Amino acid sequence: MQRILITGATGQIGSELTLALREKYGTDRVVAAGHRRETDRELAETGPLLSFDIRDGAAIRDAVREYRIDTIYHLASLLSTVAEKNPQLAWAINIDGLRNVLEVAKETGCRVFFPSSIGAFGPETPSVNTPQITIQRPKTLYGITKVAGELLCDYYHRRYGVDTRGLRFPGLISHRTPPGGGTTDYAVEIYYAALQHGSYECFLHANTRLDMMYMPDALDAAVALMEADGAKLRHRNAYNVTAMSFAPDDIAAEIRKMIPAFHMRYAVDPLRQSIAESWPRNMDDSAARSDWGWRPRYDLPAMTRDMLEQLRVKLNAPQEGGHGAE
Ligand code: VAH
Repeated sequence: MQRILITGATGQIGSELTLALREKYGTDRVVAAGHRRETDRELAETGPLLSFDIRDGAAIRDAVREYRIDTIYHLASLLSTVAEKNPQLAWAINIDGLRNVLEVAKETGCRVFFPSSIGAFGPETPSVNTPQITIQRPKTLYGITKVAGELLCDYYHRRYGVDTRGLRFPGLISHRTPPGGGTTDYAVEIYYAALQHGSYECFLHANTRLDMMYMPDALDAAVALMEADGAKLRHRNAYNVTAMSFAPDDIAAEIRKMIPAFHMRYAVDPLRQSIAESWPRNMDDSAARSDWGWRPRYDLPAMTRDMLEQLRVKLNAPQEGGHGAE
């Protein structure tokens, strides 16, 4: 039975993955590690929650040995917009942190999950049906760390036999923990704004189409990949996975089906618009579907219904329309 360490456990993916894996494998077999111990009471109350800096390799090694870890979901990372504003810090966390994890995995035999992203592609990449193997010349520091991360994980697999596996995630939408500084964050903020204010001011153009995925599908994909037969994996780092492709005006139209008075305004942020335009519109994820049975469950209507239902409870918002807790 797996004994798992999750780095970046207090982040958007990590917080939900920790709870899901504790339910699946048992609370004492899933150790959460974040750099902000105080920010998640539920993680602290449902199992071990450590606090260390991912740039401290010794701290990772100590945690792996103390808890007899055999699998590391390495989620600690700065996201695209924050990374563009802090490139040196982003390189240190996203690359030096990953190298620390891979070195510990090489020494201890741990398997490693690495989250790559559509951010690993750039404007020269075919933007429609983006192939599994294609040109990757991202223009953001975040994207550079994701391509370098994919190559580093493949290197540790080929050179040292470390069982590394990864996914190129699209924008992820969730209701539990807000994302921390990504270019696709509008697709989360919009649901909160629809319920709290009845309107949202979007920082991307109305027609900026991007790959997206609801968090339950992202968690299922990560676990399915890590449980897959390694002999059947034609790729390691990293598989394209997607669930839907939409633009801000698509998600606004879907929200209006449930909140008819919802109003969308646009105030484009040049930085985040330029990042989004450098990414593909939709990926070809046929390799993940054939190699390990990837199938998303949520499309835009299903995600919108669930997001609004979950957030109405979280925000104590009225059933009809928006304008819940201010
Ligand atoms: C970001 N949410 O916006 C992340 C993700 C595909 C985007 O990598 O940086």
